[in-house]
Amino acid sequence: MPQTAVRNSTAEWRAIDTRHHLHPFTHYQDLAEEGSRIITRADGAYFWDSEGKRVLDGMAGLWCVNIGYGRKELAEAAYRQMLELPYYNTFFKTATPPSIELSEILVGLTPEGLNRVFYGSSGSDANDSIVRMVRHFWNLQGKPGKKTFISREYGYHGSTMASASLGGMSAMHSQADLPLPGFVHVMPPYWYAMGGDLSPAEFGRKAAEALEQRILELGPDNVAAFIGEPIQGAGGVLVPPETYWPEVQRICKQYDLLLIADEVICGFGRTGRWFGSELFDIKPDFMTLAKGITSGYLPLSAVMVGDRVAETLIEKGGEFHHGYTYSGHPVACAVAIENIRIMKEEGLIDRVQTETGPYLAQRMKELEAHPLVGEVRCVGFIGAIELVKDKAKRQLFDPADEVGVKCRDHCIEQGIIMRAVRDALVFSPPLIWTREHIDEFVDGVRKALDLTLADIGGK
Ligand code: PXG
Repeated sequence: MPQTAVRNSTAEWRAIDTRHHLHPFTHYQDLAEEGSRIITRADGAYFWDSEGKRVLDGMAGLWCVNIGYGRKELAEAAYRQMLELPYYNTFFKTATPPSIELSEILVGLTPEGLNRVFYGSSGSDANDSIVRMVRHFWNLQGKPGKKTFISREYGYHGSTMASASLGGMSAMHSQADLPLPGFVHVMPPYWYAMGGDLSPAEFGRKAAEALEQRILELGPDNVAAFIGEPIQGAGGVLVPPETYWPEVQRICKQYDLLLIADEVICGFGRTGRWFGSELFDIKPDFMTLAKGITSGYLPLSAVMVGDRVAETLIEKGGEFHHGYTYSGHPVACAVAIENIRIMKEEGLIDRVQTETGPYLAQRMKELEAHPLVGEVRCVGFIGAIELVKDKAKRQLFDPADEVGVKCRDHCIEQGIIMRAVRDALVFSPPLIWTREHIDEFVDGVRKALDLTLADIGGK
């Protein structure tokens, strides 16, 4: 009998979990006091916890279950591949059919000029791989001084030492003495909180100028690359003004920085396009892919490598001394191939772009009339509700009041889930949501907002 079959009480699971399991991004004392929510199954747009509560998943797991839960085709693809060839590596001049076929598919889907793929198992290891490749590239170019990476505050690029250094999360930095040398950060294009009296367009240019200033301070000969998410996800769904990315691209070109688009959240339909880079017309030298590549059914990441870098590594690099046991894992690649086939066949991304995305935006924007809501940002199936103290002045709450967390907890009571990032409630639903799911979600959010307002003494 499988071990879990005898452990069927929530209380027992919680006790064991607290005793033996260190969770990621979790306050351990709070968890010990409150116990974890144990998720036992999921289907379509919903998951269920161990007490039978059904929740509409407004986060697609953790920004990843793009085609929804319970897709038998993905289970069958994994099953077939496990029987045929469960594992073989891609080191030492070997390959497997799924890793080869997925590479061709990814090259076909991503913007022109990205013709090679390097595989990993997470967004974090993919970004580490990019750091390795960029350093190798500039050494091979005879410009070993070009080593510094520039990224943004509130950027999230992963949890390993290098990817957390790329990220701009100060809480992560302070615990691990990060960033490592050679990683610096500039302001994000977060108009709502930082734009002051500037229009979004003016502020977009100002945020891009911050990059240019930093390059000039460091000296262009010392700067290797700029990395950014097309839309910053974990930082609070920061949608850049239209003026931002064109300016960033001009600057990267002018000072010869490699441009890395971290598409871990934005990729695979999240924005109503295959990639966020399409939406903003970004032409990167690298793309980081993970999460939606398998709809989260198995761990897989991919670095798309542009021709300039790939050709240098191939022609001049000799052996590339870098890789993971699970690079190009055949089962994960087979699941990714099936996941992409389903997205194409069901027209999910077009539907988000033309129908369900605009409907989600329209319904969520209605919430801007609520006294707590300063702004609703929504692009395709990614968005945020910015809770504010004073709408007219765009004044945020004191973080100590934890208004976002209160609202998030009320959402869960209402049977819907969102994440609180500071006082922005972020959402990123599975791309399969229908108008009915959207209506159910908006009703739940509205009730949660009313309850939050009552908590803080509003009407
Ligand atoms: N880049 C981006 C843009 C991400 O959002 C990573 C890299 C790292 O991927 P892995 O697979 O190593 O986790 C991410 C991950 C949150 C949250 O709370 C977001 C992520 C991960 C965990 C939590 O919003 N994004």
